[in-house]
Amino acid sequence: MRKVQIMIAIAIFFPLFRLHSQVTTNFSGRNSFSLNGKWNYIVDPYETGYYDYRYKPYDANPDPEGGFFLDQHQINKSQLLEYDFDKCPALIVPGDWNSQDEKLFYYEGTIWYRRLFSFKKADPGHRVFIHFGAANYETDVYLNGKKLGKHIGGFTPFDYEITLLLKEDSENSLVVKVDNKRKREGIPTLNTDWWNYGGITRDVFIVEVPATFITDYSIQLKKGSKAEIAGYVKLNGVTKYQKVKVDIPELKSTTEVTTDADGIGIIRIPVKKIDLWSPENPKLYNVNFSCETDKVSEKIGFRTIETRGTDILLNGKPVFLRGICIHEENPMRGGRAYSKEDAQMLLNWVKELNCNYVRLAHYPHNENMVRLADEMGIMVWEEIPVYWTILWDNQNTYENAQQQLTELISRDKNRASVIIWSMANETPVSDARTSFLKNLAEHARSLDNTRLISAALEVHASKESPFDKIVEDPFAEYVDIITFNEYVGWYDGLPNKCDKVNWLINYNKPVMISEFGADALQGLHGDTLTRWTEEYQADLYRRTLKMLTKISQFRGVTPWILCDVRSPRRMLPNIQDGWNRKGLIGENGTKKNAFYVLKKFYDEMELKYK
Ligand code: GCB
Repeated sequence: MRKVQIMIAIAIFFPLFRLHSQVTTNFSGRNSFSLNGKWNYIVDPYETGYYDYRYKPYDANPDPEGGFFLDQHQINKSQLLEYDFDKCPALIVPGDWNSQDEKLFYYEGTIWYRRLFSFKKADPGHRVFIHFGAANYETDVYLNGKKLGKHIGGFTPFDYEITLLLKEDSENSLVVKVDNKRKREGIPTLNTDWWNYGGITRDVFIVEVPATFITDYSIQLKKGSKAEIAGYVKLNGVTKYQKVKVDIPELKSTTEVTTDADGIGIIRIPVKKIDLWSPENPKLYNVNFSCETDKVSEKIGFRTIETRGTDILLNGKPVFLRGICIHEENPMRGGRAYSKEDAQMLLNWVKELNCNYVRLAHYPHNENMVRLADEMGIMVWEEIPVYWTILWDNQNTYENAQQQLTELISRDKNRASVIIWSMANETPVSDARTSFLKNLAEHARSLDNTRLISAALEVHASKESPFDKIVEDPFAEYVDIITFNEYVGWYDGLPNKCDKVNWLINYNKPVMISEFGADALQGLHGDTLTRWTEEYQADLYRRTLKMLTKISQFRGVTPWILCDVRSPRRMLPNIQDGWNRKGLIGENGTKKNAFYVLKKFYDEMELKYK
């Protein structure tokens, strides 16, 4: 009984979020020393630099005697070496390796990167961290011959402290093993409809921070309130008890919180009048955190997002999500998008379509994308690569998915643009899968209760009538918005089938369509019944949008997809040639007819929801 009372007390008094600090909040907003640029590399398909001839990892030994991570700069001249980073070619970081060297286009395996650098701290008492925006998929990091750690997952950031290993009086050797082999037990698994770009695909930099620094903070409007900003701040270092000032000059608000034995302080800021963030008014406030030992600032927007019955409410007002799906790819380069310019190009097209929303498919995109979405006023759906046929029964697989979700939420929890966390895409219904997804949803809510949860579900046809489409999934119970992918008129009949379909959706929740579409080769023309033509695709868009508008709870849509995207599953000669052609924009950047059909629909929807 007493135990129950204590648990109730914890539930009432402990705020509705949990702390997580694997990723340091806003490292990208601090002064940093970039390690972007040329890194020498060695292609190592047999992982000779990692395993000895008995297939034992060298780095299992605290004082390893081999392996590529011990680069020649650390080794005695008389030692036998069968590699030489200095004489190797270089890859540009950030960037995938596939699009940088023709020989690496289809490569899936290990590549060793090496970067030499010198770094002197501004203050001898400071600590130093190295930050990776992302590397796909498994990454082992070594500094001056010592292992910093291993990170799994291709799309989320990770940091290592290097204070003790850093040499300030000589060159440092940073060696990174990146392995993008697909794995049955991985997240994602073996089978995807996108290119498995390998390498250090995002920025790498060094950050110097005080001995005790502000490692994490969350600051958003409290769920369901426009009158209180709530969150926490967390310190890392020995001086755990401090007063942290949270200052929002434009709101004339200064609040002081006291941190506890764990370095955590709870933030509660009453607000009288606040300019809420929205696509029409993407207002961001300067928020400054400072304590005796550290200070950090960031631009943050405040808005509410919730559902009421079948409506989605942004700042309390019903909204229709005029969206589009995006892969993290620059179609013109045919490689991973990694720069601010890439993000700007993609989101400019999104604005041209008159969207107020994007689905960042099928994995966490670069931080540039969400920061720019904050500034440009574009709402965002973010997702983790729990895609198709994951090993639902494998505990390590679950933990990997949960870790990727934690790292994503940790990175983007202060972005007003992000309104939805998605758990999965098109996963086949089974008890094991539903319990996997339910655990992920609970985990997401425990980290962040201010955003909506969803997943791209599947539909099926009724046995009695092929025109009756049913959305029924046990996971629907755990989501805030019912979202599904449908391909009536492409994988399922011809476009005129859209005219006859009835949607049977028995949930009192908002409904969004996370994908529909048809392939068209940009510049290929014909009649509306000729597959792969722009006319077929445009006709399918017209009919689909008309069909969806008949669903009474229809509150948003993200057609598949903004740009043609590389896929190893799409090899039809002269049409696909390694590209999924469902883009509204071709690989040369030219818009297809369907782009304008969607834009017209969004112009009309915008007026309707004014
Ligand atoms: C889907 C998948 C997406 C594919 C798309 C297609 O349902 O979610 O990743 O690329 O269909 O083009 O078939």
